[in-house]
Amino acid sequence: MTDRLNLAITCFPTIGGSGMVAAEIGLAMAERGHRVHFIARDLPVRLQGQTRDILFHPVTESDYPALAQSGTYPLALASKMIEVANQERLDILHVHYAVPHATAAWMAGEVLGAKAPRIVTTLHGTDSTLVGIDPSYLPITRFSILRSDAVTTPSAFLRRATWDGFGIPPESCPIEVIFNFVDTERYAPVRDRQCLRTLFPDLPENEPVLIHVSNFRPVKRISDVVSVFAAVHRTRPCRLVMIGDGPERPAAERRIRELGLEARVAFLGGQESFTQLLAASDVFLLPSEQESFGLAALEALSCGVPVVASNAGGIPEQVLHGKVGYLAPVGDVESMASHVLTLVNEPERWQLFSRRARQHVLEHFQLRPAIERYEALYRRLTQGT
Ligand code: GMT
Repeated sequence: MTDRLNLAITCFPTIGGSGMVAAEIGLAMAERGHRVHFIARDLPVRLQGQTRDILFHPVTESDYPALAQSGTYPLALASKMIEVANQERLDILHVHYAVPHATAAWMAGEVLGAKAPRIVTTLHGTDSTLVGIDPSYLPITRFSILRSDAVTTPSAFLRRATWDGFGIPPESCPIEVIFNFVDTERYAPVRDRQCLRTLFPDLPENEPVLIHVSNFRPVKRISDVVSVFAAVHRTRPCRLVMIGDGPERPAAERRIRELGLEARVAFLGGQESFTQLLAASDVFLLPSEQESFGLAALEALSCGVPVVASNAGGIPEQVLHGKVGYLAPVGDVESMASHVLTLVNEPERWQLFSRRARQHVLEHFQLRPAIERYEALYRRLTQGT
């Protein structure tokens, strides 16, 4: 195949939106016949068992004592990028999350000179809105974004936040918005409440189940998830499924115990696959402080599960208020609870929102068109047009 691209992807391998998006892009590009490499600390979770199609190059660091705590990972990553680019004649190096990946890519490009691949940086959120604009990292992150051959964001919100946060004039750094996407076959509206009974054996037929999936970081406002659930439960008994792990989990578990609701809440920790539980739930909660996109909400919509969320960041670009879910200002847990009650108390409205949610995802957030956008971008860069 003459137009086969030689593509390397760098991302964080942990469970989380940016790593998932990177892994899905890699898998889809390999399926389209491109040669795909991952350069990362570990194989991303989503790629485990898929290494037939993907070449994995682990980044290894020296254990020399003087280097401990000095943060040499970006150097080891850049060195691995140089090694892979030299051996493989890479066309494209696509890095996900700017800090420190875009900087490592820029360093590698400087060393490789004329042999350097084109660098694509996809910003995912906190790399632009929190970490990247922290004065400790701002100048080098800004510089690395500007030195990328192309920059993409998963929402128009994040594009604007990047230009504003880094003080970058839009004309000096065009940013292409390529919405995040979802595999609509994997995330399908197959409602089997039986799987919820493995968590709640006494679950009555009509008792609503709320669900939240995240990394339980402060930005997700986990205490608001608990408050919304508790407020709904006061009016209409319900259950809550909490998927994921992170620093806010212990406090949430403590509060649930204080409320005496532990039999009604299942904390499942990090799960590789939870589509069945998601599709069987009634409302997805995402009350985040900040969210460049909110991939977990998109997965819920794809399963036909209406979303009640904050109106932060890029969430309104996918969760259409009053159509596929409801939005409220950050921290307004009373409004969020009342929106949940509207959905669970009016089955016809729930059905309508559920159908529209699935349709909305099929029309705007499918994997294939997004992959075609990335592929077209790679081609433009390699053909220099
Ligand atoms: O906050 C997370 O959920 C993790 C984080 C990441 O870097 O993986 O997610 C960011 O990227 C996702 C994929 O593009 C987005 O869906 C999330 O909205 C974004 N998180 C934030 O902006 C806080």
